[in-house]
Amino acid sequence: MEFYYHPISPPSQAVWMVLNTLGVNYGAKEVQLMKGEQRSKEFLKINPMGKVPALKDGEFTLGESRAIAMYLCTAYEPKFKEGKLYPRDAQEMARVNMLLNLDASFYNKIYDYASIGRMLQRQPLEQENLAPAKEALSNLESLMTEYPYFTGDHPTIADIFILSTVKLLDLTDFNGWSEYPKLMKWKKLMETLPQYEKSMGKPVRETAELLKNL
Ligand SMILES: N[C@@H](CCC(=O)N[C@@H](CS)C(=O)NCC(=O)O)C(=O)O
Repeated sequence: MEFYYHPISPPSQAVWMVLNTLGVNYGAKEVQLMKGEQRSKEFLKINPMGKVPALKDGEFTLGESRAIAMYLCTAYEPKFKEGKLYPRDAQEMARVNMLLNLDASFYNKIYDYASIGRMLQRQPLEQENLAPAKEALSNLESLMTEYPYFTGDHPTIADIFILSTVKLLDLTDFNGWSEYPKLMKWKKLMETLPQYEKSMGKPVRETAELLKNL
C-alpha cells in the first residue's frame, strides 16, 4: 500500500496518524507540491483531484482524507477490537461520520484564517477570518460531552481529524484557547497519544519553524 502525502498538509497528517495507529504496512511517498507533482499525469491517475493525501492499495486508488481514513479502518481494523478508531455500531459510526462531515467545514473556516498558503507567501493573516474560525472552535466546544473524546472514552478518526484541523492554529499566534476549556483539555490529551508525535506533532512543529524562518 502506498500513501501519498506532504508533511505540511493537515489532512495528510491525519491520515498518517490513522495509518500509524492501525499499524498497517505502507510505503510513504512524499508528493512535491511546490514543484507541482500533484498535477503530473502519474499522480492524477491516483487522485484525479490533484491533491494529497491519496492512497494506492493494490489496484485500488482513493483521494479525500476522510474517505481514506474510513476505508483504512473498514479494511484493516480488526472487527472485534475494542475501542475502534471507526466504530461499526450504526449509531456510534453515525456520530463519527457527523463529526467528520462537520470537521470538513470547520477545517475550511479555520484554514481561511490560519492559511498556510498565505503564510508561505509571507502575507498577513486576514483578521476578518478570525471570527468564523472562533465560531468553529465554539461549535467544537459545544459538541464535547462529559467524555474525554468526542464520541466517548476512546479516540476515533473524528478526534484525529479535528486535531489536525485545530492544530492549524498552532502555526499562528492564536492565544484564545482558554475560551474553549473542554477543547483545550481534549487537545492536550490527544497530544499524548502514542502516534501523535511522529504523525502530527513533529510535522506541525517543523511547519511552524519553516514559516518562522521564511
Ligand atoms: N478535501 C481534501 C483536501 C486536500 C487538500 O486540499 N490537499 C492540499 C494540501 S493540504 C493539496 O494537495 N494541495 C495541492 C494543490 O491544491 O495543488 C482532503 O481532505 O483530502
